[in-house]
Amino acid sequence: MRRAIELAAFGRFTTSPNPNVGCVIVKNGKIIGEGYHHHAGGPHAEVNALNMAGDNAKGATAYVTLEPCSHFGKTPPCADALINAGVKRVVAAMQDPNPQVAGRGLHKLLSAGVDVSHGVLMQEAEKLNVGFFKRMRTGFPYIQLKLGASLDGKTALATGESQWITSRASRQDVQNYRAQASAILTTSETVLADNPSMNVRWDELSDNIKTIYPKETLRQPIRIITDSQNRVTPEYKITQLAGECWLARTRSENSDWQGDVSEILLPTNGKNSGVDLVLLMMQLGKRNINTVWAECGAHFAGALLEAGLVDELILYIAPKILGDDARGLFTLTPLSALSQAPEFTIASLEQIGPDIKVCLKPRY
Ligand code: AOF
Ligand code: ZN
Repeated sequence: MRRAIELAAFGRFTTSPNPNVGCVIVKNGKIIGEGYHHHAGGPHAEVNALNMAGDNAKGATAYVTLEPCSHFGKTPPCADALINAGVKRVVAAMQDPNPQVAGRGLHKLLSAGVDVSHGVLMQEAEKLNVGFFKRMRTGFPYIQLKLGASLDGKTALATGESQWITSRASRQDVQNYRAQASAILTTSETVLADNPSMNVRWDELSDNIKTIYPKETLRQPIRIITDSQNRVTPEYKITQLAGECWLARTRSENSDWQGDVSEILLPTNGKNSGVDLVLLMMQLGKRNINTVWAECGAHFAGALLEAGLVDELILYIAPKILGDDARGLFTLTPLSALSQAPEFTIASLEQIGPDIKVCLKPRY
């Protein structure tokens, strides 16, 4: 199962909106087949492993990081493929929370006389697909908020200058995260201020990722911009680059877009006439977005946090001081007591080049 989990992770740049799944087939103590899911629409992990095992799969044990599917999606059911290959025993790390599967895959195997167990390395298997599982269980995507700041928690000078507070190494780390996200979320404020690309640049990924993620298979996460005032126009890079770009707006307006741009229409939030962020996230869930990687300024960061939408805060801290005039990380409704301060627990702490990276979980 450990090997199956290792294999599953090879798919993390390409499987969205599908989950990462790995499979190992064992007979007489030897691995006779291995596979993982590469991309949605392509064969599932079990099918790739069965193809490698061939006729030898008869009487073997299959270790899978997720319950084999039981439904006809873009591909036929893996449970049937395992049964037809004569696999004797199936060990799954966990059940598939997808309502189309949800136990039916294991039941199908059991009914066909296959010896079935599940719950092996379940916690590790959960970590493979935080976004997919959250979407399947709640309808909402998993939201990671990335911020970069100085030691004194400042993100830009009073003039707005912010390029570059954190180091090249941190920016490369950001590229690695972007590459794994279903979507990258930013605001018209950031687009108008910085004209950012918000895409994945293969050349800037870490070398160890490049070796497992060939340039030809590069997938661009969908770029999503909150744009309640229709301020984003075709002149901005983010609308021109390869890949889809979705504008979250409150009223439709056609423009002569060069790129693949479309609108998501939403009600306003009633607070500051921005788009309703909870409804936006529900819409993104419906559109099969598993994970959202948000990069934005203090207003939007504060709005996401106050709406309870941040699952994980990834903070890069550069060892420099910008002083009191500089801009802060979060704009919040003024606090009248320390007990109202949003709190976090530290999930991990790491040095990236000259910077510090802290991954935090909000304690809502
Ligand atoms: C598996 N093995 O490797 C994966 C599974 O549209 P399809 O046919 O690709 O089906 C997608 C669904 O199948 C997906 O939502 C998830 O529930 C399951 N993914 N299942 O047995 C795999 N990728
Ligand atoms: Zn399947």
